[in-house]
Amino acid sequence: MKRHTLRGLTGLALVALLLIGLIGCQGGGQTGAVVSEDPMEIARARGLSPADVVAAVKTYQPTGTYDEYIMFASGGHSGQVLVIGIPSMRLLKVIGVFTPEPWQGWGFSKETKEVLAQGNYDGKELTWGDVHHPALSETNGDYDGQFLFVNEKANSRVAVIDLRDFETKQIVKNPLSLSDHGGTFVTPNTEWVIEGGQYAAPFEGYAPLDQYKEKYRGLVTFWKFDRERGRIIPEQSFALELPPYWQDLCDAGKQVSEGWVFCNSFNTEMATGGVEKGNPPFEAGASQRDMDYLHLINLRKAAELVEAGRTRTIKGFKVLPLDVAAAEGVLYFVPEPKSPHGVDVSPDGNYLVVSGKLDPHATIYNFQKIQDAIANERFSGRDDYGVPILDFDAVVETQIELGLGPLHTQFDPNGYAYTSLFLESAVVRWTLGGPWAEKHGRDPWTVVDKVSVHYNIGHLAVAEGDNVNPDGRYLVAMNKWSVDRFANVGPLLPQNFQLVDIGNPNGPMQLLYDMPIALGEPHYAQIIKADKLQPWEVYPEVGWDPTTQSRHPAATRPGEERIERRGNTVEIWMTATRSHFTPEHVEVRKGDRVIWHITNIERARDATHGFALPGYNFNLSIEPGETATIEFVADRDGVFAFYCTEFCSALHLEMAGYFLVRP
Ligand code: CUK
Ligand code: CUA
Repeated sequence: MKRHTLRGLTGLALVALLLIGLIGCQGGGQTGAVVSEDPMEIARARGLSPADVVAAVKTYQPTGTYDEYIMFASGGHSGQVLVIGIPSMRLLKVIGVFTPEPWQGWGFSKETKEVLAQGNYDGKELTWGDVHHPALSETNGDYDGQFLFVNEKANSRVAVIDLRDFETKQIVKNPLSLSDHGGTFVTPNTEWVIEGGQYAAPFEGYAPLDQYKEKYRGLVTFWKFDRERGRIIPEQSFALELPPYWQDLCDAGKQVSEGWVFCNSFNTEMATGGVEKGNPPFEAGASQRDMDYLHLINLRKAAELVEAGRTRTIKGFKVLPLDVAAAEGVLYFVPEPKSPHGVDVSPDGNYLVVSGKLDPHATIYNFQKIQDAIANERFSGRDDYGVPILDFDAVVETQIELGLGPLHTQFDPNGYAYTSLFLESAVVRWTLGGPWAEKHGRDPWTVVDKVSVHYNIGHLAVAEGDNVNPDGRYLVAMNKWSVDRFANVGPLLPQNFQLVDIGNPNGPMQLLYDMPIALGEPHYAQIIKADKLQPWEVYPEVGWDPTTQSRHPAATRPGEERIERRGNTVEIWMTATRSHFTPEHVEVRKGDRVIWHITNIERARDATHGFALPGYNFNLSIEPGETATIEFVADRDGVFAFYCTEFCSALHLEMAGYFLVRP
């Protein structure tokens, strides 16, 4: 594919190009070895176009320098979260969340096993997750860099990650559902973590599909977050019962719409499928009506009603019933073009951008008009469950034709919105209206630029592009298909994150970089200014338990190492430092219960020790200051050499010991 365009050249890049005399160079595609030190020759030999060189100059991060932005991306099926630097697109970390991760020892130590087990379903261990939407904690609607939340669609779970050490601290399993999607999103001060629903089902037990309308229910769950404790408090959380429409993406109101939550739905037809019985398949049955319902939820009022005890308790969890919500002004519907997907609130909180997979338009709702319509009861009717439906024309600001398959929208500080076009494989830049157009002197609600991406884009992420104060600068297109973008690695292809420069409000967008994602299908990502993150370099003191963020009861200092036997239980307090474990011999009898604590007593940055116990399926990552525990029954006799799994020092191979199990 040839790229000869000079579009998107910034002043700096032009200077760079002139310096290396590349203007007019024709991209050729050859990639032979280059021995020259002359930039012009290298570019020529590699067949780089001027635009390629600009892209390279804009993304290259010299050694020892740091990226300006950090992106937290869903790890999709891997159940993890990816941490990526921008603009270099270097992968900095994979945070273990819903899936055991051996390098980090995530799900191997007793402490982290207990966190993972919080997400068990009815006692059943779940070892993967379908991670969808990360949400950074916010203060006054702006990312504050303290916490990250993420949902997992396959089993309706939400995790809390503490950004002091980038580790998962809590997993909550939604007791009422096994399917979510429109989560997580946070309210502007992170009082609530929103977990939307998806495929309706009975809250409890079994009901046949012919009782769908009566027994099946949708829901949105509001998890109460305690910032001091860094934990979700399930007892103070609640679910809002909804009709069995399939609730999709949500977004929290901000600024003028703070206190409200907006969620899309599809399948308001309440189709129940059954193509094998001659029924229309879901894809057809759920797309018959022209309109579905945008759900408008008054969260403040809902919380008051919960506080006043207007809830039912189902499976130990508070539920605000649908009839109460409909009668008390907690829930309204607005028609939205069929099969919508994203709903995104503008930085000022006044515009809700809804995009439909099957409609080339974005529909823009005006929050002030919504409030007026509610106050004046401008209803066009009620749905089968008694929920008032606001008159579409009374609340719509405008509809704007964006292109084929618009999905998700983000914003920049220059009055532009950016929408992903799934069917068209493009990102479209368009102008907001109202005060935005006035401020920037632009035509309102107008498409101004489009850039092709490769291919089938789902979400897009703009730097801080969904909070009250977007940074713009960079956009990442999260593409589902990569087809021909990378070397063929067989039929299963990586996803493709493409970095786009959106920094010039008066020039075109420029594609800069392709990053393959080869461990799952990420959906959403958020990009935070890197200097808002202040993680620890080492744990605050020797003997730290990261899962509680406090001193570990088994913290062991040098000289305190010991092995104690109580009946059939053997407990070990071990230390690790370069380059030895103390003690180095541990001997037990077959059948003994073993509780084995290891404290890394190092204070040097990056002086992590691993701990592998072969045959017993353990690996730990013990970071400087950390104490970790393994617990097991020594049910196999023999001699097991344990060793450090991090190449920590010149004598790393000697960092080992013997675990002897007498028959
Ligand atoms: S969803 Cu995947 S592209 Cu789960 Cu946010 Cu729209
Ligand atoms: Cu410690 Cu290798």
